[in-house]
Amino acid sequence: MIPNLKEPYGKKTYRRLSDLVEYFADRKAVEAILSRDNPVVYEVYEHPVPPEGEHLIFATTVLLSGKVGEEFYFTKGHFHTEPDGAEVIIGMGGTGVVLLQDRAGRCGEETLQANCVVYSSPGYAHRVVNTSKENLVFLSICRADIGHDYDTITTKGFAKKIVEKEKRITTE
Ligand code: S6P
Ligand code: ZN
Repeated sequence: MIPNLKEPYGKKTYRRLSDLVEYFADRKAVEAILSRDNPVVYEVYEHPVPPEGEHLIFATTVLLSGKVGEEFYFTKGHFHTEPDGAEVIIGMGGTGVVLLQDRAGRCGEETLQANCVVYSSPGYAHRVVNTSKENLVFLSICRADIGHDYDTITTKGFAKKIVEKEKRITTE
């Protein structure tokens, strides 16, 4: 049984659609939604620990259900740097996909759901996509001195997109 680590937490971060404008492929769909609303796409609950290698970051992410155009809601995604350590991602609720991409741009995908673990190896960026109609909740654990590289994903993106076409979940 995996404990629900949403409480207690020391830090809560909201990521809204306006924080993700450059990440979704369909910019017109982004602008159309933002003209009416600025929905929360995901929330991260983190228990702060000293940023030292002996400690572990453990954070629970609640990724809401939704789409921008055909594309399902996802987390920004990032590489780890200095140290480029691994991460364990444990599904707690909902169903989705983890995209795992190396620095050469090779991208794989693994299913994430409750009681299921995905391992993001050193050298791999990870993005979580919610393909379900409920919240996708997962716990991430990695060493506390890990660095985060968001810029590479902002500029190059992931090689795969998870979309819904004719009511089917498809990878493009
Ligand atoms: C941190 C870990 C997660 C993410 C969270 C949000 O190494 O991978 O806690 O921070 O899932 O995703 P992102 O890509 O916006 O940081
Ligand atoms: Zn990470």
